[in-house]
Amino acid sequence: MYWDQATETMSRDQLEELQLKRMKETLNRAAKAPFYQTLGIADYVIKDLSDIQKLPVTTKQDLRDAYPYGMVCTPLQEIIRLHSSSGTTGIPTVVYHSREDIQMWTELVTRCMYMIGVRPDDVFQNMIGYGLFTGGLGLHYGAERLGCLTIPTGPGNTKRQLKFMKEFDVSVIHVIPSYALHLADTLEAAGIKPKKEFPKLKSAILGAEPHSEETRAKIEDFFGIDAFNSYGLSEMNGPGVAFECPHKQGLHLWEDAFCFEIVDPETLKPTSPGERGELIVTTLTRQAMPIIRYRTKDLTMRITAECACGRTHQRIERISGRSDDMMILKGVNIFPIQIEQILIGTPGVGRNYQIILESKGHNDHMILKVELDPSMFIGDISSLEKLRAKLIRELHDEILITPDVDLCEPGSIPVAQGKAVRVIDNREL
Ligand code: DLL
Repeated sequence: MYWDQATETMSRDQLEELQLKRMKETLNRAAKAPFYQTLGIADYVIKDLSDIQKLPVTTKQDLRDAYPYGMVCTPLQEIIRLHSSSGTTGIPTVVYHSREDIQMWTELVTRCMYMIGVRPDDVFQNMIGYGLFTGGLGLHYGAERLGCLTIPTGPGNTKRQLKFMKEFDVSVIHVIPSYALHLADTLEAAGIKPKKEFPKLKSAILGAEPHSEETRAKIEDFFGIDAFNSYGLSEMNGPGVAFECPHKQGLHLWEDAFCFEIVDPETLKPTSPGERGELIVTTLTRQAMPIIRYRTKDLTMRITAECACGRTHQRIERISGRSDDMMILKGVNIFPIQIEQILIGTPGVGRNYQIILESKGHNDHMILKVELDPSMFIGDISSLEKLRAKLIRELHDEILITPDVDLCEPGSIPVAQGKAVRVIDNREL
């Protein structure tokens, strides 16, 4: 049941002692990086874990400003890999790893996969991007470490994905949730029943983008499998930061490797348990490029209750969005996931949608493109009007805005190769 029982079930006291020790080591190491030298990190004294709040935060902009080597604290010959954001729209953020860093990352990912029941006799198809993106290689190393037959398809080429899943009797897939929904659409359009086509398929690992409980349920129901939420970010290696256990009641965040805080994004003061805030993470074991108090911009809350699985590492709730994904329309704060919850839970609605924001005079306006199930286009057109009215009513109750709802056929909205593009903001500034 546990990959590393001693670590996963360590008492809270032991875990916090380990965190404190590793935090001190991290500060000592970080003090060698030019960026942290400028911040005078060597002068901060950590006596207990709560002293972390006295340390300065690190932002994505800091990583960009320190490009290319300003965050590195080991000699280059000790570094064996870098991962990077795409950098198509500016300076990329780069994260460097030593051999031990890659080993630790692999260990964490293996721990996650073992936790949800992946074993050496599983066939694992990795449908997430390889290369500079961390999703592909991150899980790949974990799966190989476990001893799974690993198929590195990467994303896209849906026909080949489905062919491989069938012909190699794939039992576990790693997939971005919006792409899992696209696979479901493709199968449905071809009249293929997943349980018959993929009898061995038992689980999906879903990550890299926010998705609602309703989306998970839709994927689980369609494929007849268990789907587990996997959270991570490239600054903290990538996947393997927090992961659901079989109880699926929040994600265990691996506290032997990361120290996490949840704070009010405005004041940076800790929120109380059960209150949503921004997740801040500090690396505790990273050698080549430690990061102190990284502002993830991801919104979640801490779950303090013990988990029935026996793991002592605290859980966070599924990420509800990023603070910078928040749309403000007519003064109302709206997250895409609020809209997704309503759409995905409504019978007749398909699996893809897009939110388009425009200016109408001086007002903000939302157009919601919603793909429908093919069955909705057969027969009486009045059912479409009823569905549109229902969606507008429910959306208004949730987001206090009345969007235009554009009902479209499956396949009308482009499917991204990587993370889905949910919001297109065409508003004038
Ligand atoms: O998306 C790493 C990853 C790959 C995680 C594969 C899980 C699976 P980045 O490209 O740096 O790294 O993007 C990180 O994606 O800050 C969140 O906003 C979002 N994100 C990642 N996983 C989840 C999730 C990878 N399970 C950013 N739920 C993060 C919600 C997620 N958001």
